[in-house]
Amino acid sequence: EDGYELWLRYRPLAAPALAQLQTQARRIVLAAPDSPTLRAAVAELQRGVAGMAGRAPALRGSVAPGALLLALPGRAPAGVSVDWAALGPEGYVLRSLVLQGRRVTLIAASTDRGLLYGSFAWLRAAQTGADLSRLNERSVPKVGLRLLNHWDNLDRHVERGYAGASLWDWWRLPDIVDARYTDYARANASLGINGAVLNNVNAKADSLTAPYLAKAAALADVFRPWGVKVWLSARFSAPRELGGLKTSDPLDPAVRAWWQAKAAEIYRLIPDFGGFLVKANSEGQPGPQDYGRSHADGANMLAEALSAHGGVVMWRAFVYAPEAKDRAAQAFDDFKPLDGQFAPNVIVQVKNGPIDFQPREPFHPLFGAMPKTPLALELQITKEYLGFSTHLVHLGPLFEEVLKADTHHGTTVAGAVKAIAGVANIGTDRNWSGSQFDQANWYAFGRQAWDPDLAAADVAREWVAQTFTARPAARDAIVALMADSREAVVDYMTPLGLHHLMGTGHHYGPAPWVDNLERADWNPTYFHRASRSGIGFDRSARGSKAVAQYAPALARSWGDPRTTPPELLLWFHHLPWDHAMPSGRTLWAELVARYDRGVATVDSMARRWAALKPDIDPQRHAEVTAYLTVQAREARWWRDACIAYFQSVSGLPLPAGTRPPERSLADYQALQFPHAPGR
Ligand code: BDP
Repeated sequence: EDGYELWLRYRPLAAPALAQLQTQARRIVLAAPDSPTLRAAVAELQRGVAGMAGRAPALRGSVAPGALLLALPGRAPAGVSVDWAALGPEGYVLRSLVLQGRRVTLIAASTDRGLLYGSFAWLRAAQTGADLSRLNERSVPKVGLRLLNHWDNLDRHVERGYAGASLWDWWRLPDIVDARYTDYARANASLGINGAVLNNVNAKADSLTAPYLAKAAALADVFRPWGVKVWLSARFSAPRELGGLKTSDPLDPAVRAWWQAKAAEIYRLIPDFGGFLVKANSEGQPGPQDYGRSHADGANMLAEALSAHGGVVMWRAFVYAPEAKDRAAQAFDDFKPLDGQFAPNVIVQVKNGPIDFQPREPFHPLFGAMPKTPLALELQITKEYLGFSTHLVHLGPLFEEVLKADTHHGTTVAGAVKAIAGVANIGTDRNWSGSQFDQANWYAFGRQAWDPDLAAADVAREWVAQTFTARPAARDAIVALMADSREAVVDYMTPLGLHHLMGTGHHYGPAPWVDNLERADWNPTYFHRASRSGIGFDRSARGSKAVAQYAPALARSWGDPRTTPPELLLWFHHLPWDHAMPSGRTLWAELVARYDRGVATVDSMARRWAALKPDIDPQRHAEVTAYLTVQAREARWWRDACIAYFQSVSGLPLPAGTRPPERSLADYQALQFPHAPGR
């Protein structure tokens, strides 16, 4: 039980579920022409049923009782009625029905990829204990592009990766094709993830050279049957670095010609190549502004090169310059004026919040504010700022919070996007994600990207049933623990809207005191602005005015501390330490109480996990226990270091009854982490 099988474990079912499965999956019947994707679907169904029921159903030509019938339009037997067009290219129907007097299960879709997704949905139903004789489900993804972004370097180091090395063995590719690539694609297909950007946004031009394109093509060949397209991060200066040109100016005809030839070369090798992801003029990366051109000029040039082949450019909006007076405001200021200037095959990719994947941020003000530009939502699955892979933090609630946030521009965030990308947390660790529970974040990303209306708790329940246990009491206890974990990390790291309090470079532990980095907007002190008189970043009309970037109704409520939810209070306001909180406490006492609550929640998670010992296999139980021990210790570290620091600034006594920090502020400040992972 090392976790390698993820949520595709297909363990033997117990009676009566076993008997039910045996009667519902006696044979597989295809009403569809053969294809690699269909073969993948059938193989997965056979593998799943063999695992759960002991015997794989054979592929047969005729419908009989207990058949799983996979049908495409025009092929389905008489008596099957499906609104095929409404399913689109990826949707599916699962339905128990009687066909010519025989009880069968219909998996119907308009494409073989829809059938693949439907097959996985049926397997999910079987693994989670659904009544397989009464299926009636219709599912169509709400967002068309659902991608993983790998921040993987060509030397196999993963930027912000906490699960081992990169899966992509670039050195041995394309000749040696690890079987693990197939399992990776299966796992993605089971969630509906339909694309993978293979390399880091901090890209090397080498990934666009012929040898590396051949390697990417070998991966594309493995992923293709599973519906996962390959994308690449493109380095903007590649025409200079690889093409020997004097410039990479996007308006230069030779540069444009270079990219067009490069696109043609890529599509010869990878006919279904997804497109380019680009980080330009951000954190030192080259870009169009190096030549006095705009982000739109840069993106449109690449879009032109890809358009003949049906490719897409994902152009990132993660930009901030040292001179900006509020880092949180800059992407909006740079990109909003470009609305309407992007080519149709450009999608502007925006991080969920305006800073950088913090435990909690308000949604990014660009969502809903660029009606003429397709946008992508970028989430981070790898937990760069949330305790890496040692802290148990379930991200489903965070994803749900942003996906369902009302932009007040007439849509939710999910409704405002054409694509959803997740920065992957996957590596060569046997358990893929660095810890058992971090697999759930990959799972939640895929499922919630497919259907942003899903409740995070329901998705977590599915995951637990397929990984740890389907027994209701234990399953629900684990789901509750996962649900609590997100608020816990907010409390013990950055409560009340605080953000960016972490240590330099590694981003793991607390360092709210840091004030000496080369750029002001990298310093925690820039973000919390704590002083003798108060704490918080004033983004109201009296401060940076960033709150005005939101729709008027939100700008009004978040612009006034009395109507700002406590969760975002210090994100938008600088307030005196004695500011009265809704709880009746002062701001200072509330801050301390939240830190305490975070620590207490982690302690309770550890206790609840301990009580689950009889329900979980010893290997995974012990592993999670060890991680929770680390988390409990480090939640205290965060709490103690932050309280010690903020107290040194506020000069206030600790609220009565508060446990004083274990060590002195100087002790926390002296800690060094020269070899922390991930940069
Ligand atoms: C930050 C990471 C950095 C990434 C950057 C980005 O610290 O490693 O390169 O985001 O998204 O969160 O480009």
